[in-house]
Amino acid sequence: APADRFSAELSTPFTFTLHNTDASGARRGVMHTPRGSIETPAFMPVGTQGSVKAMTPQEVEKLGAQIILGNTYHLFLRPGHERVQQLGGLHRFMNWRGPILTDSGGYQVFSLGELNKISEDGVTFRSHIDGSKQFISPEISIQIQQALGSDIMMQFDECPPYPAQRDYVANSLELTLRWGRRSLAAKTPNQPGRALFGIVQGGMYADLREISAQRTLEMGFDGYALGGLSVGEPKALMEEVLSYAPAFLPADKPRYLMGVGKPPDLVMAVERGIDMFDCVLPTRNARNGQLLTRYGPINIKRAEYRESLEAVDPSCGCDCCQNYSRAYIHHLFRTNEILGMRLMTLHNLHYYQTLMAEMRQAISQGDFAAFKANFLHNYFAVTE
Ligand code: PRF
Ligand code: ZN
Repeated sequence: APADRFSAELSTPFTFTLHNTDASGARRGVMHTPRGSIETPAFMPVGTQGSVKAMTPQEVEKLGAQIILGNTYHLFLRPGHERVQQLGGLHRFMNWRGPILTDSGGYQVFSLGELNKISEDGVTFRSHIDGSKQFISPEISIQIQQALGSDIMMQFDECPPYPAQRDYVANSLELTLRWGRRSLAAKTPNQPGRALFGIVQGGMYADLREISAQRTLEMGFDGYALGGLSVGEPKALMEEVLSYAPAFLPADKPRYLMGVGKPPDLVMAVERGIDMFDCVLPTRNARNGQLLTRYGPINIKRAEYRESLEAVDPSCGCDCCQNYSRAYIHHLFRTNEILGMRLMTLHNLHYYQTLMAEMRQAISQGDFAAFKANFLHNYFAVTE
């Protein structure tokens, strides 16, 4: 049995059970980890630096999140994975008892680090914090993720920019395949409770996506992610990739669309057979005053909300909407009060978790198409 409430019984295997697939293609299932189960489709709030910004883990849990995301890149640089490990692991450090998925660091190096050099061995970069020279390889990434105590680790990969030449993307996906093999080899054996997911790259090229998927599958990961999307490409292009890429993945393993996205993107991707998402949008946009509602996003800083006694979203059951007016949230935003950030984050995460729960219910009932039509009708009724 686990030694305390923060340790995990890693000999109990990670599993995924598919419950049903709706006629539309949307899937409902459940992942089992030693730290708890995750109903899918799932949205993972982003806790980059060991905190879901402005929320306590207890608040995140109460919102219905069953898993959160942590970042190798950030925690490696500060406070350092060895210190986190010495302090009992990331779960204990941040007081989150549920599963944690950690991203491998490659993507963050490309998006945040300066002057990075990609070689066969790994990535050299300068820390965005103090400019110091750093290096992460597939082996180091897995070592960091294990030291943090990750429940679902991601392979080290290269995410090509958009746009990128076909040649570049083809070579890049080969590198990602070799890094995938090295990531698998670096994982401590006999810990089936700790999952390791492969990442399919291939940019916007259908044949490259298929090659990347086939060869990633051959390696036998616990789940598969689609990387390299939502990197600045037109919306129609991501939709195009999602019209064929999920079909390259096995039905009996979870499928994770990395770094996506806006509410309509989630609904579209769930219909395409995606099971997992993460995105900074609900938390980051909350802090900029963008609040999601059934009728589309609103920006609370606008003067029209100065005297509104209505809730942010009158149909929302969150603690913000149940207790405070748009006028008050507008005021907190304008005066830069910390409480405003907290209430806005709470509302947006509640919105995302409710959306996922509604989608899971629609899939179980076999009427996802009707749910989607209704969702889109409302969401695009009012936009900014
Ligand atoms: N790779 C990794 N993490 C990611 C991505 C990726 O391609 C993306 C792409 N949107 C987000 N996060 N490792
Ligand atoms: Zn609300």
